[in-house]
Amino acid sequence: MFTKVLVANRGEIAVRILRTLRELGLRSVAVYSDADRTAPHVRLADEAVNIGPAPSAQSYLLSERLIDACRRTGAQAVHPGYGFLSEKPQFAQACRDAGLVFIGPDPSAMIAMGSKTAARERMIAAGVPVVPGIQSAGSVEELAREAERIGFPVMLKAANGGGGKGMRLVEKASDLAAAYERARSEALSAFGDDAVYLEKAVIRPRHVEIQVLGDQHGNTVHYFERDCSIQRRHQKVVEETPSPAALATPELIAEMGEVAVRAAKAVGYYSAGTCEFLLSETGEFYFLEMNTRLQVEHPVTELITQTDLVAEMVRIAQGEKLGYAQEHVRRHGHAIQCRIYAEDPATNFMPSPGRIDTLRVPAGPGIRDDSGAYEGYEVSSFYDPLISKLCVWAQDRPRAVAKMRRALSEYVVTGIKTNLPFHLALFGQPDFVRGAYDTGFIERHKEALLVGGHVDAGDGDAMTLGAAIAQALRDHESSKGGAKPAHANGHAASGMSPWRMGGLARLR
Ligand code: MV4
Repeated sequence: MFTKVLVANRGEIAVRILRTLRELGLRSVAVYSDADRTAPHVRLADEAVNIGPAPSAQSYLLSERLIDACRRTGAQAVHPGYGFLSEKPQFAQACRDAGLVFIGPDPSAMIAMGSKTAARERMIAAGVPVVPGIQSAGSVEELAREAERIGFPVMLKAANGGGGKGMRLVEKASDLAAAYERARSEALSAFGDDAVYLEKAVIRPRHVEIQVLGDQHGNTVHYFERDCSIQRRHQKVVEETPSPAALATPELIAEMGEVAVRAAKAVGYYSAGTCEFLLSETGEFYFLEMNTRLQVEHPVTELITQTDLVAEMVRIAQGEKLGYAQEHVRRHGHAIQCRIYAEDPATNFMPSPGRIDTLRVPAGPGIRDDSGAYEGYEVSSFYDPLISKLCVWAQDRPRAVAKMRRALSEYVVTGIKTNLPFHLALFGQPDFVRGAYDTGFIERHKEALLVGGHVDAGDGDAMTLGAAIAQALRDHESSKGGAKPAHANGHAASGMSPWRMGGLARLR
């Protein structure tokens, strides 16, 4: 049994993990770089250890520093969060070698799922459906024969890549050879490995993933799905559960869940993990990869299942049994998460670091905001610009969408730019509101989603965002008898905010 846990991470996820440790009565240790001396996770932990300079390569990514911090503080276990060292089997093994409990899966499971092509073969052997394709080709001629057999369009992917880099859609046979060469050189420069494999292209897929949870005694369950199709350049922006896809019936999700459990069992998986699937327009689903960590979007699953997944990870790491079966995992209602990034939609989503001058966070029934920031906090340019995850829960999707609009309209951030206006525009897009979207949605609607694009102000009338702000201000002034306008400071969301700001604000 461990009683003190080191959180090997920063930002909102370190805060989120520390909160559960406190509830469990466990003592906690935070680690921080020179840039994070005043970060919220440092204040929330029982103790904190400086692990080096701001660049993560000199701090959060240094396995020895983290293990040394455990030695110095007497922490007996490590929660890695997401990113950084969370999916490095060498780190999990190094913890174990130092006599520490790694709060995550076994290193062998991380290795098994680490290579996409190796995982693909293992999944085929376990009877898990993968996209039809071939692992490797000896020559361009062989590749061309296979592509003809599978049928165009096909997809070329880097065997040891990720995040869509080195990925190429090939529409017809005459494009294949050139695309293959380009994919190989792109894979080589991005991943130091030119291995490329071929799959049938799934057209307009949805990204639907299944949360799994297993103990160290061979018990594994799934916690339903999350639809993460709303992505921009392979970065998730909005996640929700249940999936609003008409095809994602409870029966289909039960089937997908069974497959995810089979995938996890095939590699001896325990702790929390996620199986990613592509869901086709015709209802077929294919395993893509397994993420061997707690995910950024785990809160929506927590909201519909009323489960603390971090607490479950801790319990499992202690060697406890799950203690329940699949039929005991029930869900209720609908949850949506918006990732609030310190980035500027007007400059192609460039990061927007700096000091947060004003912060008004939405609250009230059904709202959860997992944040790593506070008013006066300096968003560092050294790390991921995610500042908070705004989640809502409601009985059904229409009410969850309405609640998210309400929450976004309350959110005020000044001093830095955020993607709040983008979210407001998204929640005004009729196809999004209907749940009719796939992984290409943002790209297809990018004009409308920029500031000044069309937004549904909530009464069903589409108008430009600027007009919506102006309308909100007029409504506000008439109701208050000529009160001062709300603060906007270049943020559409702020402009629509009902929160009053000190002083007379500008509308730019
Ligand atoms: C695909 C695909 C269509 N067909 N594979 C993108 C990154 C990655 N991990 C897998 N990706 C895709 N693989 C086949 N055979 C379409 C995508 C894809 C995608 C997948 C999930 C979420 C967003 C995406 C955006 C564009 C393309």
